[in-house]
Order: sequence, then C-alpha cells, then structure tokens
Amino acid sequence: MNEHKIESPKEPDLELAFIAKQFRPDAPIVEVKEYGSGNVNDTYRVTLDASDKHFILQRINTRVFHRPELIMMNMRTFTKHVRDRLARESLDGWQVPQILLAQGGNNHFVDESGGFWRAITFIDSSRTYNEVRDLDHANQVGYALGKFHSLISDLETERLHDTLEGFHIAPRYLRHYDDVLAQHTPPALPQVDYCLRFIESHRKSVAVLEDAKAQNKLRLRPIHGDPKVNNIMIDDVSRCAISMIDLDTVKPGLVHYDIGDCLRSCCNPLGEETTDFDAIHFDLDICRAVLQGYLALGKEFLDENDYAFLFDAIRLLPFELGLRFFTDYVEGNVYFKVKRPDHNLSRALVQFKLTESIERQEREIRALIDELR
Ligand code: GN1
Ligand code: MG
Repeated sequence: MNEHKIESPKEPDLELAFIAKQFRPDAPIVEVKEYGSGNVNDTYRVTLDASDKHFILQRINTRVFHRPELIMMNMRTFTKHVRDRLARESLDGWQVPQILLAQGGNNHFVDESGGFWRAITFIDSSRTYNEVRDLDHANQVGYALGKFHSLISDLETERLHDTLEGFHIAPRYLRHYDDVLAQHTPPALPQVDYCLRFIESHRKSVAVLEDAKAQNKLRLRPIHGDPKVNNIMIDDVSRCAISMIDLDTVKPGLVHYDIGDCLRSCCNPLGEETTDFDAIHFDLDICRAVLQGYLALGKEFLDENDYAFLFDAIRLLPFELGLRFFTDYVEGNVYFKVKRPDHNLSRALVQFKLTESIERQEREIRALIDELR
C-alpha cells in the first residue's frame, strides 16, 4: 500500500481517536470503545457529538485477509447492488451498512505501522445477540439470511472478488490440518486425543459439498460467508431483523455454507464460547424456526439438489469450524484471536460436540427438512 503516512500519537486511546478522526474530522469524538466479539478483526464503536451518533471503526486482520482492498471493493459492489434493489422494489425496513470515506477520499486509512482501517455506519436502535433468545428471534435470523440471499441472488458472482481464498473449502482445511500435524506435536491431553480421533473418524465425509460442486450438482452464488447469530441486527422496537453485518466474506460460494453456518450458530443454545461440553446439543425447535424463516424466501431459489445436500451442510459446517479451531490450537493460535492458550481447543470441542448431537439427530433433521421444503 502506498498511502501517505501521517504521524500518529503513541498513547493507545489517543491513537484510536486519531484514527477515528480520519473518517469524521468534522465531529468531536466522545468515545472509542471495543465492540462485539469478533474472532479475527478488531472492532470499535465510535461515539460522536453529532446527530449521527455512532460509527463502526475496524482494523482488518491482514494476517487473515491478505488483500483487504478487495473487501472494500466487494463492499462497494454489494452495497450499491442491494441499495438499488431496495429502492427499485420500494422495500424499506432493511438496512445496509455504508462505507465512510477517509480524508482524501480513500475508503480506508493505513496507519504508520501498516494497520488497515475502515469505517462503516452503525445501524442505530438495534443490536445483535451472541445466542438465540427465543424462537421468534431464531425465525428472524433465518428470515434475514433468506432475505440476504434473495437480495444478492441477481448479483453476478464474477463481479465479486475472492477476499479469502479457500474459505469454507473443507478438504483444504483438512490438508492444512495434516500439514500442521506433520510439523507440530500437540500436548498429550484427553481433550486433544478426543479431537484427533473425532477428525480421523470424519475424514471421508469432508468433501461432500465440494464434490457436489465439482459435479455441478451445487452451483456458486454470492454468499455472506459468516451468517452467525451475532451478525444479524435486530430492531429494538419491532424485534425484526433489519440488517446483516460483517460483510468481509461476501463472495462467491455455496448457500449451503451459509445455511450450515447459521444453523450451527443458532441451534447451539449455550453458544460458541461455553465450556460446559457435556451439555452441548443441537436444538431442533430452533432449527425448525430458523429454517422456516429462511425458507419463507429460500423456497423461491432452492432446487431439488440444494435440498438434497442441506443435511450434509448442517453436519459439515460445525465439523469444519471445529477442525479450523483445533488446527489453530495445534499451530499456536495464528489465525483466531484467543484469550488463553487453550481457547481454540475448547472452541473446537464445542463444535465437535455439536456435530455429534447433529449426527445423533440425523433422522429428525432430515424429516424436518422434508416437512418444511
Ligand atoms: C470468525 O471474526 P468473526 O467472529 O466474525 C471466522 C468465521 C467463524 C467465526 C466463529 C474470516 O468470524 O468463519 O465462523 O469466527 N471468520 C473468518 O465464531 O475466518
Ligand atoms: Mg466475520
């Protein structure tokens, strides 16, 4: 990146305020506070002394996203497409975060240590939740994903860059796991042993979606990539979903990645960060509510083959995330941010326990899909 570097103050809070100012030099900054619970980027909410009180400031993790400028290009393409559609179809009640430009008109700011910062509008009077609160909430989350897919279904995939190569390509994660294990020996712990054995027993089913894609049974469409429950904004008054945030992984993919990921997030009532491993289960009532919400719109664009691979997606996505967490634990936590050295190990256990619960309920989940389609 060849941006002109500006000297910034050294003290952390002042430095954040200085960076925030690059995007809103006109309004006094009241506060810059860490926001949300992202595992990759650093996110802050900036409070201004202005009528539009808040905006979101983020440092993109460039160890993960090697070409952050592609994210900004996709965001522009995506937001324009969706705004045009909303206007054409006179749809109000759905909001799209907007990019705030930095001084000089760039859509990002590079600090003196190379940090890549961008700012987006904050959707006021709404919030996100880390776990599903009730079945209405679950239904709204599903509906939001259906709405999102429907709004971008006519955006040609060729117009979107690949912001994160290999994202959700499960066989690639497995190859990386094998490479990492060839170089690192994980500690001899019962939980590590469980993970190693769990991965071994699932090797054969890892390529199910990629094989179906290669055989043209499933096709690429624009997707969100990270539709977990806390990326759906719920209006404080109406309790309806009004936006999907975290657009960094909007890119071509399979809607199955999104549906599987959304369900693994919503149907785990204890949440991703629990350590109560024995109590983890995949909740069928939540699954029904999410799928009903999704299919209210999804019925219009899902075909026979799409339905045929839905259960595989529901089983694969939590396994894939568990594999990613466990690999990162073995590799020394180079991808996901952690609060303690074994954090990624316990996150992996959560996802594997959830996968086990899904496998135990395969018959019921398949029956539910058949019933709702
Ligand atoms: C990461 O950073 P965050 O929390 O938005 C990850 C997702 C995982 C999620 C699990 C780019 O998302 O794939 O599902 O953690 N994002 C990336 O919480 O790897
Ligand atoms: Mg994300």
